[in-house]
Amino acid sequence: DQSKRWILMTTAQTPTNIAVIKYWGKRDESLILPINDSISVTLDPDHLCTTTTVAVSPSFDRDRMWLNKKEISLSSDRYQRCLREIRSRANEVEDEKKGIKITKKDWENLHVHIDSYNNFPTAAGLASSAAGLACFVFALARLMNVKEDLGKLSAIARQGSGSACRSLYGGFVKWNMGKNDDGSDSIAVQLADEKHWDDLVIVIAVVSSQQKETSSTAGMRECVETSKLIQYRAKEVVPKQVADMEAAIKYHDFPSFARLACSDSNQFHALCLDTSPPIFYMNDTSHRIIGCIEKWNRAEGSPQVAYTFDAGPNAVLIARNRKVAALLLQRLLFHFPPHPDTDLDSYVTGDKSI
Ligand code: 2P0
Repeated sequence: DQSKRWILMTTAQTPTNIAVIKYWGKRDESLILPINDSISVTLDPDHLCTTTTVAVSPSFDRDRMWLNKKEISLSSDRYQRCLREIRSRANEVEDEKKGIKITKKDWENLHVHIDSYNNFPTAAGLASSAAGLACFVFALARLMNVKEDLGKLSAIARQGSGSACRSLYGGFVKWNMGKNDDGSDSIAVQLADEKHWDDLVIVIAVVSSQQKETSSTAGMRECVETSKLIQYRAKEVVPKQVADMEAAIKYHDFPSFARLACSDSNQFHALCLDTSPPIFYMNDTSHRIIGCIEKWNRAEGSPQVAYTFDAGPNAVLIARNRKVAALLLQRLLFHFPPHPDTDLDSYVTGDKSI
């Protein structure tokens, strides 16, 4: 059947983001509404990103998805919710050269194939779901000619994975927790673009690329249910931390930025310890990295490097400039010499951030 022989596709690339004021805890599990605002920095698109190609064709008999070349199920609520939200906003698409016209109504019966690839370890605490779900939503929105602005798309990506809403923008991004029960105001906004503070250099020290034992989703649920400290942090501590972090970013105030980022990371891991049973995302190597950075910062009299750890043992280190980043790499290689079998070429992933 000739009429079934066309295929239309689009590719998008989305970097991951690293929270410097952490999201931890939901007030609504199904809509993914958080109990506090969070702030993140989006990484360079050259590194740690998801690339997703989405395709539509009348010959596809169902929606299918591949992640890192392996087929995965799209049946989870999260994927289904994002797909439904994007499909319901699809518009007419016309490609005159190929002689293809898809009307608004056609989208209801057409199926998509989604091929997604992370150029970094999946589910190892490197925010793979953030880049993945943001890219999923963005690529589908482009394919289906969805006309919503990035704020609206961020509210859709949020329903795939909370932290994904922050990956739709570059630079520094705030996820407003919002007040509404329907999540319409729980969206991400850009605080400053990627050029605003571009002398910062982010170094990610991969302590382990194993998948973590407790997923973020389960970890934060157990934390909300059992921690006596989590509501205090969300209500009494984070609002000031968020305001102070916004000011530090606005004025390029690295000492304040570093102090806030480190203390917020430690606070988040303290909540994990306050969970029953306790959750340990960091390991001995993570703790030794914290010790090195704290000692260095104290010796300098003012912070040179900020550290932050997500739901895993890997260290995200933010150096105030390239010169400090070079010193940081020297120190890391001295204190944590690579295993003799390590391919040293893999240490250099480009001349920019990582
Ligand atoms: C963050 N994390 O702000 C925090 C800090 C991990 C530690 O967002 O259940 O994968 O999909 O909303 O977004 C990881 O949690 O959890 C996360 P869901 P998500 O980046």
